Amino acid sequence: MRLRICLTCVLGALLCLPVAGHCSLSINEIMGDPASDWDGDGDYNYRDDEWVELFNGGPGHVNLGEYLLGDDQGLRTFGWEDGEVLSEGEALVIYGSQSLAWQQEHDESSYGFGLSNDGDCVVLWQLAGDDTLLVDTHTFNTHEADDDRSTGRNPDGTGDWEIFDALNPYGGTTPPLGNGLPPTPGWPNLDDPPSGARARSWGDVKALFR
Ligand SMILES: [Ca+2]
Ligand SMILES: [Ca+2]
Ligand SMILES: [Ca+2]
Repeated sequence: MRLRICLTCVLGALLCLPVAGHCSLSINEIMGDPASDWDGDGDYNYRDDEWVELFNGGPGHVNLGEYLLGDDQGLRTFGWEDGEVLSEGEALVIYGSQSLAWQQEHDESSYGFGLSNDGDCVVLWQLAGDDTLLVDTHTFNTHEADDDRSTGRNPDGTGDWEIFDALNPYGGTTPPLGNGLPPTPGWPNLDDPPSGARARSWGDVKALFR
């Protein structure tokens, strides 16, 4: 797939500048340095257990087929088929293993998300005809990407970034600071998922369309 990308958007992504929200879909939480089996496949893997979460702040559902995840180096990390939707108020997690499978299926460079533990950038694009518009981007620092810490928005979708560090408390003074809350892949960041509940994954969304 060949994309025509607007210059302003490219510059924004290269600089990882914050983007004014014109869209209800946003990057909501990132796990750059997993130390656990987050994707639930039974094995820990530094690449496959990374994850990126999106949140739909509404109003209405979002057609995920119009969107593409990537980084500031031009790597495409995940996309959806047209008509696959995320409902208002819901969060969706994509694991590194899913990113890798998507890249292999679409003949992309196969690194998964490839999130550096020294800090990195995640970019969300919207496909608009032959153009690709920058929707949201977030750069995290090395102290946000330490074992099983996620960095995420508070409140969901629009808030400032904080470290969800219940599993690995951050005691430093470099912002963003920790909030003592646990990472919540596939759940709104301030929700308290019911005991035994499983994160809403891309597989769950696809199952709605089978
Ligand atoms: Ca990493
Ligand atoms: Ca795993
Ligand atoms: Ca979350």
